[in-house]
Amino acid sequence: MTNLKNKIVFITGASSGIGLSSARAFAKKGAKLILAARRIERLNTLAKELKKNYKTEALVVKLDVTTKSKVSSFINKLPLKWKSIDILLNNAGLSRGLDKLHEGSIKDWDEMINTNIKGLLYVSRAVIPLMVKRNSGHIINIGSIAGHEVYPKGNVYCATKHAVDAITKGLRMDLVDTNIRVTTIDPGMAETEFSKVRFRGNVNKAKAVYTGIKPLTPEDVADSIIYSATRPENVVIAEMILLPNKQASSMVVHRN
Ligand code: NDP
Ligand code: 8X3
Repeated sequence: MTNLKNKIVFITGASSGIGLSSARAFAKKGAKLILAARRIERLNTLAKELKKNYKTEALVVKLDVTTKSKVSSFINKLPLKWKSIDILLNNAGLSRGLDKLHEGSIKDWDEMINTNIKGLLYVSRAVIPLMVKRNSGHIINIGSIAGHEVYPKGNVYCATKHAVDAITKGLRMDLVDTNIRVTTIDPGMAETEFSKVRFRGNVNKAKAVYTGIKPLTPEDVADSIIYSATRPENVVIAEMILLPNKQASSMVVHRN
């Protein structure tokens, strides 16, 4: 088993949902954390909580993954003790809107593409060379069931998650001659702030997504992330699709 004690874990989008729950789960295992997101106050509160509960050492950074120059300069300027990142959790992501393609907002498309694809690429491009130099590391991308199937009005969001799937597979090939592991965790419905963000704060619309079904919790997803990170070094969990019971696919959901 891979022991996570004192491993350095860099989590993007640690201020909410899956990223936040993963931070707690890694902290519980004794890891040191680099916590990144735009909402720095939330990260500061989380770092305090983790220090109190688990004596976690955490480095908090206000980082928008879509700002290429900030991403690379943050990684380049990391103090030596934080530079040997063992695990990169590429989690920051969002959906905006649920519209027919010909009626969709180009601004929404740009935001999803810039965050879910380009942001993940910028972070990966900055961090992975450090892992290659040490011939050690693990990249865990958060994809989605939407990276395997497309649903009506999900057009561009689904395209971004299909891109994450392709990037993950390509990366695994490119790193095949190293000890670095590459994983994608692909959840179905998980109740986080995801739908609130998609519907721009419309709480009723967001709640309706999870009506009559017990969705995954962010802790359920974090549990799978920890599972993949703790396998023995010779084992790669390449991809894991995680669904709540009563969800069979993006479109087939049995609601009470
Ligand atoms: P949340 O909205 O709860 O969390 C999203 C996180 O991403 C926040 O911490 C947010 O931080 C961060 N984020 C968004 N944009 C940026 C940015 N430009 N720069 C840095 N951080 C950013 O949703 P989830 O936890 O559900 O989402 C996490 C990942 O899981 C996403 O990639 C999503 O696509 C994926 N996913 C979610 C599913 C679900 O049903 N919830 C299912 C499948 C996949 P801040 O706003 O502070 O910057
Ligand atoms: C997020 C979940 O249902 O939009 O990836 O595919 S869903």
